[in-house]
Amino acid sequence: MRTIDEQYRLNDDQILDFIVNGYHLVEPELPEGINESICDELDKLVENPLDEIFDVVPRLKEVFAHPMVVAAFASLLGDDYQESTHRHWHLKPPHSSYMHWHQDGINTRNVTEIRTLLAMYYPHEVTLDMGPTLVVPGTHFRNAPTDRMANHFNIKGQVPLAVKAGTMAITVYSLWHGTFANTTDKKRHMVKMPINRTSDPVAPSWQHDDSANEKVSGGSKGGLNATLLRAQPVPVAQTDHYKERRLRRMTWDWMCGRSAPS
Ligand SMILES: O=C(O)CCC(=O)C(=O)O
Repeated sequence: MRTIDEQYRLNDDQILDFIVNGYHLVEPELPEGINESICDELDKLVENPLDEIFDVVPRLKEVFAHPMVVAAFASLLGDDYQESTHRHWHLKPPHSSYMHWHQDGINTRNVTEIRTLLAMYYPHEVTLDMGPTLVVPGTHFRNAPTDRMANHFNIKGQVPLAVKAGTMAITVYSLWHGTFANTTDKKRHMVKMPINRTSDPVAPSWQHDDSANEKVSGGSKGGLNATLLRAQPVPVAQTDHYKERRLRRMTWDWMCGRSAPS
């Protein structure tokens, strides 16, 4: 079992926020110069090494093994999470077009069991005009074959991941995502790796305070309960919202290691 630096585990608020929105950003305190060195290596690539990207650019391993990154993965997937294949360098060349909405993987999903995450590392600052990744918060609960997304363009509530150098964006694998166009003269780099859960949750793997459960189950108007009930990151109809609230609650219970809602 890997060692987790306890101080960096996520807390209840961050987990609830992740359940509602489907993504979380980590800004690890990386060694001086590492982002620049990785960028230099990526700039030099003439072909995509696909799964070999971590061997071709070995310092990527340091980023994905950073204690803040490891603790975030462990909080969301358990300490025995597994780094997966299908690693990929995503280059958006200068003056390249947008990427359409899609969900990764195939559309056989249990949306309340978060078993795979997409981890995306950006070695340089990404500005709005550089083709940032776009996500739609809450859409991990909306299973949608890609062909059905073909007529969606700008979605109200979409979030461009305009991030600072060194950011690790962690999303639920099924969160709807795409990109803006890169209208600049600069290359936009991103390196992604899927991360898998290997065992079902039996207890919270984050910094959990039992009072969070009371607030979630007690009908209180307090903070954590309010997050699950009221948050509406993308405007939706009331009928959709009540379904989403239920799905959020089922996800929380599953992540806490309870098979039936408390
Ligand atoms: O290049 C990006 O920002 C998005 C890549 C993407 O859609 C994916 O990894 O599935």
